[in-house]
Amino acid sequence: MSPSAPTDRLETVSLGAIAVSLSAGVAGVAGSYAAASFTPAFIAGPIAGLLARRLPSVVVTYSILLLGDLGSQLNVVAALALSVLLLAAATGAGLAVAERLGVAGAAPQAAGVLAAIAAVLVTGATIPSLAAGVAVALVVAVANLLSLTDCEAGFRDRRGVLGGVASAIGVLGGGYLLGSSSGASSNPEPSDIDNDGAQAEIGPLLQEANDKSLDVEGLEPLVSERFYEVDINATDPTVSPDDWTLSITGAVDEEVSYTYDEVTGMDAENRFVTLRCVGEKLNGRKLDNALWTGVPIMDLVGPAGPADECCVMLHATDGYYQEFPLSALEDGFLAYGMNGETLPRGHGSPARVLIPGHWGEINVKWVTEIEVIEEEAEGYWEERGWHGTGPVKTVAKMHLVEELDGGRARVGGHAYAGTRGIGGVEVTTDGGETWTDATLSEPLPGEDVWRQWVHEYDAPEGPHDVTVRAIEADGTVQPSERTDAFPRGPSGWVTRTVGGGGGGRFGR
Ligand SMILES: Nc1nc2c(c(=O)[nH]1)N[C@H]1C(S)=C(S)[C@@H](COP(=O)(O)O)O[C@H]1N2
Ligand SMILES: [Mo]
Repeated sequence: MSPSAPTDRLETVSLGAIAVSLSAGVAGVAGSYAAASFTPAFIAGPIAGLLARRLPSVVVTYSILLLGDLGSQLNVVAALALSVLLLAAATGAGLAVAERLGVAGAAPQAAGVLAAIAAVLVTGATIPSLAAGVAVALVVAVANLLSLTDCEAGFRDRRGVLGGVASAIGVLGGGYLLGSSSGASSNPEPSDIDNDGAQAEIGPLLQEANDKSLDVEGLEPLVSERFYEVDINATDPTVSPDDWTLSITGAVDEEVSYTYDEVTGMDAENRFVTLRCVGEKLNGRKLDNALWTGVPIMDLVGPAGPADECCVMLHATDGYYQEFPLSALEDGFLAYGMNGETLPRGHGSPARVLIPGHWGEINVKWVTEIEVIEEEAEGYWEERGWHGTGPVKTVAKMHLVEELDGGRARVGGHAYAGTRGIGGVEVTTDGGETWTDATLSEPLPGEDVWRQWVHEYDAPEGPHDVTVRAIEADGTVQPSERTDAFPRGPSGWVTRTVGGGGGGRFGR
């Protein structure tokens, strides 16, 4: 029997064709990235989102709790692999179609078109999908050209396969460079905010935060240098202020909608507001503070005439939604500036909601709709078992642990109690027998702002535990009972081991 006469269907799918298809898949993903960078138009973006949303919520919860940020990285890796497989399958289908129709020379076009269609179906974005298709076609064309036998033989020829692999590596490198440089344009340089009155106050306020920050090396200042980010999607939405509107809908007298220029044209305020994520570790890093610029949310919601109902549901462009009491919205803020510049894309550009004293999750980013609803409903995270819409828990973090000269030691961190306010921070170095007041930073203006604390002491010989607890403004002592983040946020006192080169005891 001649080698080109297949005995069964399987034999027509050669290893060579698989290698060329996978190479084309890699190139297609790189092509998509070249045109889209890391945005939802990149083929792996929606696939990562789909994975995160379709996985059983226990898997998602355990990934958040046990893997933390590694979980989201694994999510991206899995999405990249699936994207390659999807485009490889499209390529394989293209090869098969061309062969079946007896036009082997048209395999690049067939594979390219099918890959582009697959990418459009996933992302809804044309240009990056075309780029994926072109990259796929290119790899198949190179493999075709270099094949001694024609591709009817399913790339049984090594030269063709190597050509396909090599061209895919080339496309991958080029696509990566293009995508990361064009990524800069989807992350526009922050600019001055568009409200002169508010802009004038920002400098002095940031200066005040700087002056009030304790002068201790290794302790983050009162305005965070790197504000944490938590997102349901791997890729942040890119929303142009020109295309953005905020609508007030549902149980209202009259639905109202605002453009970006209308919002920034209103009387603006600057507020220090601290955010904390319900899913963080007890001594984790998802607690940060910034100076935000925006308008009181009732200035926008009031004119719609909201009915006296229980709740609101907020909707955002990334498919996120969160429900909480209408009463909580009344103290809320719509921010379009952060630390004196326009809101960064990762923090919800062009505008996000800030609700004082509540867990981070209801501070909806990329918000587009505030819907007044008559009955309680579940938000994105509540549907996955979390209870994170209520008041934030009090915490004192201990991120600074340092042994000083002369047998002294220094510990420090930030304390936060939502709108209850921090009245003090106490430290024990003898297992709770005695508690000493830590030094606190002067309070910043605002009712939902953290404070820094630091404590220096004569360290006992060898490793010893240091525990810190926050005292709320009314004297209430932070509860010592330790709970996991799931489902209501972590609680308990942070303890770390100091001395003897020992590491931290509880979640750094
Ligand atoms: N649209 C949208 N808003 C969102 C989220 C999101 O994934 N999408 N994450 C929420 C969560 S869980 C937290 S803790 C805060 C974090 O805000 P940051 O990323 O600006 O720190 O945003 C909240 N708002
Ligand atoms: Mo969160």
